[in-house]
Amino acid sequence: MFKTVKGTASDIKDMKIRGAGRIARAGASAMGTFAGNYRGGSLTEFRKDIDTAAKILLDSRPTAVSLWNGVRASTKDVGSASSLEEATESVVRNSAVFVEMSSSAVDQIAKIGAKRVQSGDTIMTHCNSSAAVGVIKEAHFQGKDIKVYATESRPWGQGLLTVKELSEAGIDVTLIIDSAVRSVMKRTDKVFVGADTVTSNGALINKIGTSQLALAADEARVQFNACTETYKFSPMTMFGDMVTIEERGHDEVVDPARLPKGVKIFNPVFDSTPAKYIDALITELGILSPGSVYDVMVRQLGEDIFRMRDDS
Ligand code: RUB
Repeated sequence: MFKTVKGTASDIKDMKIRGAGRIARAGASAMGTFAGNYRGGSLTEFRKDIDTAAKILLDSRPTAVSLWNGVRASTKDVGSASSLEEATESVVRNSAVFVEMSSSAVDQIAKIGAKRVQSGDTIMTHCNSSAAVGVIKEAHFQGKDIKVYATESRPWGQGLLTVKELSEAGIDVTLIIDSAVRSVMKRTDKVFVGADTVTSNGALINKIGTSQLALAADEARVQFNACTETYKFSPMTMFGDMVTIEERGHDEVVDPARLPKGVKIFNPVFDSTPAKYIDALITELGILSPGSVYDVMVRQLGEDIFRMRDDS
C-alpha cells in the first residue's frame, strides 16, 4: 500500500530527488497518488494510514521545511472530512494545488529577482537552487549581459548541475571550488542563493557553505539575496523548535579506504545564515526583509499557526 510513498522517500534520501522545492513537490505528489489509489476500509483507517505515509516521507530528509509544508498542505482537509471518499479526494486535490502553486512560485521569483540584476553584473551562486538559477536565467533571457561564478558544493558537487544548466542557457559561467568564495567575492556584484528553510527570525538554512558566502559578501559589501518560496518559512521555529541540520554519510566526504586510522569525519550538509547578513528574501509575494517572515507566516496560516504552538 505504501509502495509509491516508500519509493519517493528512498529517492529523496538517496538524492535522486533533491533541492527543497523538488522534494516538496515530490512529497505532495506521493501523498496524492497514495490517496488516489487508496483501497482501505474506513475513514478512521485512512486517517491512520495517511499519517503513516506522511511520516515515511518526512523521515527521508530532515532539514527542508518545504517537504513538511508540501505534505501538510496535501492532508490539511483530512481531519474535517466526513467520509472516506471526501478525505481521499481532498488529498488528491490539495496535493495538485500545492504542486501547481509551488511551480508557479518559482516562476514568479524568477521574474521578480531578475529585476534586481543589471547588465554588467557578476553573480555568485551556491549549490543548485531552482529558484536562484531561475532568477539568473530570466535575467539572461531578458538580454542582460551577466557573468556567473558557481561553487562546486562539495561533497555532492551539485554545482556541476548549476553550471551545466546555466551554460546550456548560453550564460557565461565559471565553476569555482568552495574555498575560493572569499577570494572571488572581490569580482562579484550580487549573490543569489536558494533556501531550504527560513526561520521565524529570518535566518536562512541552506546548503553548507551558504553562510561563508554571506560573510564574504558582507565583508566585500556585496548584496546577498536568498530566493525562497514562502512555503519554506518554518512556523515551527516560531515556537522554539530548532531546525535539524542533516548529517550525511562519511563516504560522501572521502573513500573510507583513504582515511588514516583514527580520523573522524563530520558531514553536516546545511548551515544557518543569520538575518543580519541577508539583504533581501526574493519570494513569490515580492521582495521581503528577513524581519517580515513572522508577519507573512501569520497572514498565510491564520489561526492554524497558534494551534501548532498549542500542539507542540
Ligand atoms: C540543495 C540546496 C538548495 C535549496 C533550494 O541542497 O541547498 O539551495 O534546496 O533549492 P540538496 P530549490 O542538493 O542537498 O538538496 O530552490 O531548488 O528549492
